[in-house]
Amino acid sequence: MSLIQFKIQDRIGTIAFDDYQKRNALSADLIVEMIKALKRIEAEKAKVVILRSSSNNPVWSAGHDINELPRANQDPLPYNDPLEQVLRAIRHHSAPVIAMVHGSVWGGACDLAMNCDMIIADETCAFAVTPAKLGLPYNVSGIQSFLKRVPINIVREMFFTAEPIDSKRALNFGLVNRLVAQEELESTTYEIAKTICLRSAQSIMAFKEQARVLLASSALSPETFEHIEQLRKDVYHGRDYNEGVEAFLEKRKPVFR
Ligand code: LCV
Repeated sequence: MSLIQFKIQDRIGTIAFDDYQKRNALSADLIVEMIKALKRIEAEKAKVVILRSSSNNPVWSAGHDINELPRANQDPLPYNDPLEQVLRAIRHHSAPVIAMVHGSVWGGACDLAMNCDMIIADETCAFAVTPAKLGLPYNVSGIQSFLKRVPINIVREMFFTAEPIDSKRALNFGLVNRLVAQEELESTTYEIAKTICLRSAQSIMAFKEQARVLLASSALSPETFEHIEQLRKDVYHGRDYNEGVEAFLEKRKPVFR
């Protein structure tokens, strides 16, 4: 059974999460299907991609599939983690990718939506960054993408509280490009996509890649990188991470000492 719906129409590719039973959790299987769909869209030279949930469910995506997180003493978000692979696939996709968001967005799904080129959302959207709920150390490139996307005081609030940020606040500090009524979400998103389809794909492709390279360039010395990487290792070798994942799987609140 497919975990996503996928179509290409009028040069617009649409990928829709369709695993509501697990609240569209970003499992390795769902991500494999997403990456295959992105490759098909690239091959068929669609000019825009829209990433959405298949229907008006209250959850856009519940984030990384917690059942698939490695247990204690292992890096929970390594470079080759499926979620990191699809984030790179979106950043490197030649055409613009628009996240069309109805419902709540959790953890790694926030990273996914924010790695899209823009977010068009309705008033039901909410964004919750959850590593502190799981005792999990976020990865360096993920932190960098949050810092580039949202004011530092908001990033701290999101990481420290792990509470959802509602639609109005998400618009206020620019996390979403447009905030529209639920009944206008699809039409507004496809209108923007159609406008992009009228423009020069070559010019757009070049801009997207230039912006990606400029955003990714950072003057971190190897020693600085090793320092912040050690901070992560200390956490995923620590007690909280194991407790956070166990608590979720046992459907109880975590107790962090
Ligand atoms: C696996 C799930 C999930 C799920 N994985 O429905 O950013 S980081 O670093 O934290 C990163 C590691 C990350 O992204 O971690 C995941 C962060 N995600 C969350 O913390 C959200 C966890 N989910 C929830 O809080 C609730 O499920 C929401 C609020 C999304 C929806 O609540 P609702 O009451 O509608 P249930 O909780 O009953 O979930 C329905 C089924 O989906 C599974 C969940 O275990 C349940 O499965 P069963 O029916 O087998 O019990 N599920 C939900 N989220 N991230 N599985």
